[in-house]
Amino acid sequence: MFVDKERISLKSGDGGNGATSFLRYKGVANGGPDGGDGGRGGHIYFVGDRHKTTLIDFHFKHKYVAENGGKGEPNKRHGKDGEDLYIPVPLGTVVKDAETDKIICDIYYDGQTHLVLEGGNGGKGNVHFCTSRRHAPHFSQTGEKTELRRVILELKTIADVGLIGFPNVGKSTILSKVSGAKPKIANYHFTTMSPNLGVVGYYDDSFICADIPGLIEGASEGAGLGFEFLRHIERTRILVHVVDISGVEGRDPYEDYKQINAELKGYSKELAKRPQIIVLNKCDMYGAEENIKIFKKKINGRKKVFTVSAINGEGLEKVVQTIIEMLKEMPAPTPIEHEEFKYEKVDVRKFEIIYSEEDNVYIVDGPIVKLLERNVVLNDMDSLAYMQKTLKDYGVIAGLRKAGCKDNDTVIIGDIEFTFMD
Ligand SMILES: Nc1nc2c(ncn2[C@@H]2O[C@H](COP(=O)(O)OP(=O)(O)OP(=O)(O)O)[C@@H](O)[C@H]2O)c(=O)[nH]1
Ligand SMILES: [Mg+2]
Repeated sequence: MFVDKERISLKSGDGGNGATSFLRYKGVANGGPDGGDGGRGGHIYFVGDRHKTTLIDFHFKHKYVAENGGKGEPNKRHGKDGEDLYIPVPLGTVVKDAETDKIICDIYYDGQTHLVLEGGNGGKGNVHFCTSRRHAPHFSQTGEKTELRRVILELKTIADVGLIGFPNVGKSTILSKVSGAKPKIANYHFTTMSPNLGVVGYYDDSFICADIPGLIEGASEGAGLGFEFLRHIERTRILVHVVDISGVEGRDPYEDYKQINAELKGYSKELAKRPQIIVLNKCDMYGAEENIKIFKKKINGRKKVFTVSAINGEGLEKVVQTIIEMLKEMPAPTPIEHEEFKYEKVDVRKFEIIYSEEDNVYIVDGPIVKLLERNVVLNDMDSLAYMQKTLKDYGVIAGLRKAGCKDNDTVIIGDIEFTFMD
């Protein structure tokens, strides 16, 4: 099965919780705080893997989760970092954010590694909350939680050369003769149902050639296999337009040529402008000779035309040689240019204040609520003192005052409710 588009979800690891513990050993009654930090959650990366050719793995597995960070331990021991997750994808995989459709990365090279999601930070152990006035903090920070993200993987095969043409004209036969690829070949339309790739070697040079299902009139409206597979030749540098010059199927070869170009244009103007060479195939058949003359006359030197008989390999070397020469003159292909899209970690200090007239309460909302919840253990006085300080430092107190909050008014932050005292 050939799979070239999938939607999957990713979740990097949550940070581990910080520890609350106190030093204990023989002879020491009240040792100081020694709770270590929680470990970082595992990151998620995509990695280019040249051995993969389809996205089939993602058809069967949709959710990828990196390991959570371990919790901090006594004796200031740091929790274990969650293991990072490396997801191998075929070269040419474009990763998009499912919500915005923006490109996150284009995995183009073998071994290319892209960090898509960062793991959550570990929480701080109680050892960090010790001050000159707070000798024994009975609280620590919980690890940062991460969010589930949805991405779309789309394979846009990377090949130098793409074979195009009507069905049954001999595209797969050509690929099988010039490369080690073994595509299915048969005397009926749509033998090839999904792209085949082959590496074509010529002395010290080589290129990658893609054979895609045949196009027919109306492909732009979805006829035949439609345009489904044209995305696999979008990145090619040269198109080899294969024409059955024997006319054995009763069509006019030159009309075939024009038709395919019209369909190509209907799909993408850019692809229609790609350098194209014409390969007239099945020259061994009766009637080919006459048709070659007519075809060449109509093309009138506007394009390079080669005559071959793919079935017995005749004429193909000249085609390969020409492609090698042409490729050398062309700029090296590059990944898709795109604005870099990154999943932002939320600014944990952001907040807004909402006044509820009905209940006469001030509600503090936004990411800061999560941050405070992570830091505060409600039954602990020290922790509340720490929260007050944080509220002041992050400008929440000033914000409340500005919003009209006065002494004895009620303030709600997440699950915490308290009376405002300046
Ligand atoms: N006589 C002759 N037959 C050929 C030649 N090249 C290919 N064929 C035959 O044409 C038929 C179609 O060949 P394929 O290579 O499967 O054609 P295709 O263009 O890949 O076809 P689709 O995958 O259906 O689009 C097969 O029966 C081949 O043996 C040739 O040079 N001469
Ligand atoms: Mg084929």
